[in-house]
Amino acid sequence: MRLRRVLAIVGVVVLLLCTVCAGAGVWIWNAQVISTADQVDFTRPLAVPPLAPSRMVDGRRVFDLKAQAGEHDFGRGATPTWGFNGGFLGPTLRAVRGEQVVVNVTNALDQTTTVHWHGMHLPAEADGGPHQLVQPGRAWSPTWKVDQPAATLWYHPHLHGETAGHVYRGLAGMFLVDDPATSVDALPHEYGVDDIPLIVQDKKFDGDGELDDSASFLGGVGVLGDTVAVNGTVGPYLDVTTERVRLRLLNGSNARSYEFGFPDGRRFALVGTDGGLLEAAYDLDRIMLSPGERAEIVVTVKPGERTVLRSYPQALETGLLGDRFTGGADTLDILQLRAAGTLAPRPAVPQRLVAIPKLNRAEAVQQRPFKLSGHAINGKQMDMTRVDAAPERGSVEIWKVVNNDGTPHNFHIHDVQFQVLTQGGAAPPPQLSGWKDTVYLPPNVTFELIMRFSDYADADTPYMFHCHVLYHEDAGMMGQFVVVPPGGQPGVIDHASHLAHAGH
Ligand SMILES: [Cu+2]
Repeated sequence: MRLRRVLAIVGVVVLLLCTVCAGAGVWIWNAQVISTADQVDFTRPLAVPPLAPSRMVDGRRVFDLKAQAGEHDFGRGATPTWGFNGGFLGPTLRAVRGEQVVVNVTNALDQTTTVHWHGMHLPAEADGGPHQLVQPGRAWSPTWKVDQPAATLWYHPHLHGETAGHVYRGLAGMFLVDDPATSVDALPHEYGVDDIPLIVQDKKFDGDGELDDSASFLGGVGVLGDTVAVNGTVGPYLDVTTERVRLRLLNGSNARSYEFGFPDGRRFALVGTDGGLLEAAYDLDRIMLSPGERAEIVVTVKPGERTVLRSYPQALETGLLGDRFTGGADTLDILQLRAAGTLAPRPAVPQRLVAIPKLNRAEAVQQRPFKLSGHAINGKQMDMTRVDAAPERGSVEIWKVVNNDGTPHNFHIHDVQFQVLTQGGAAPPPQLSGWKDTVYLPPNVTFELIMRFSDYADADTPYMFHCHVLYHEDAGMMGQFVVVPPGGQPGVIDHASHLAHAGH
């Protein structure tokens, strides 16, 4: 009798525990989905980052950027943030192909940082990676000749192990490259009028209203926010005064991928990706961007209408659970477009845009495999003194990149813009048909990337390749390559020698 009673009690307890566990499971499952669809009050005009002033000195275009602490209004009072030349984010740098630029970066923060020019083809010593440290109170003045097609690039810190925090607090800005030969006049191109930069970032806040960069539950990708800021504006609207508007979308988020589209299903023209305009405009209703990626889209509006740029649930392809815990099931309202009653005419988007010389498989002299898993690449975590690859200047290589994890990763290569030869053995889709420097890697799909290391041999100063999910990058999912002269060997990477010494 006693045994039976004990068994009955144990049974009830087990049943209760199961119920509680199942309840908790359902709660956790549901709690992982964020939707702000139709719940954002678009009451603030979209801030457009100012164009950075510049001056010509000895034939070089000179910019000044100061990293500094400040505060920013995310609609909840003053939040402590960081910015360049201001409290949050930075101005848009703009230069023409062929110009020699100088950027005087000064660090007014109380900690060391770096500034990397994401997407820029430039000497390794100007790249602003983890070797080009700018200590507090110091300055760093990289110079290089802008020599690549017109494109939407950006800049942000790249301090090893600290990139996520620095970017999240607000250190980022755009760098637009102009080049008449690879631009299309018929596309909207009046900055801030019909050509709008959109730095899209998700943020979350703690109980005191301060930025909270704690990692999301179970996701393993770092911070995922429930509040979207565009150029720092939360709940932004854009007054559209022209029939067509060009949106330069930058996913400046730490971990979140976006699937941009419109609730009315309207189609838009995808005209450019990371490294410049495409050969042809593509008519799409959705465009997915993982952290660091850019897309230029042209949206057509009707007089007086309003519509919302929204991010939709997306297939990150890490499985039902994986996608759900890494933001893939979320819906986020991004930006309201308010069309004026009368719209200035703009030409239709031309079908043909620019010529892109195709890199040919037969040109490649080297193939290199890169397997991403467990915060490592090819089983190795970032080592500031190790060189993982040493392509020769002028050579074409194919990098075979695969995500062998069940977690979202992407892949970014410094210095070069690459072309996607194949994705899972097939030709790439339109959005991967142009110049790219960052590509999303769904698990277990091999991407063949082809690139030419056309200039700037420097055996002693490395460029980076890495996952641009910043939490992964900081955790060591990064490697280094040096470009060597033909027949050359990699040098010795002496990290300490690369400290910025120019004092103030
Ligand atoms: Cu990753």
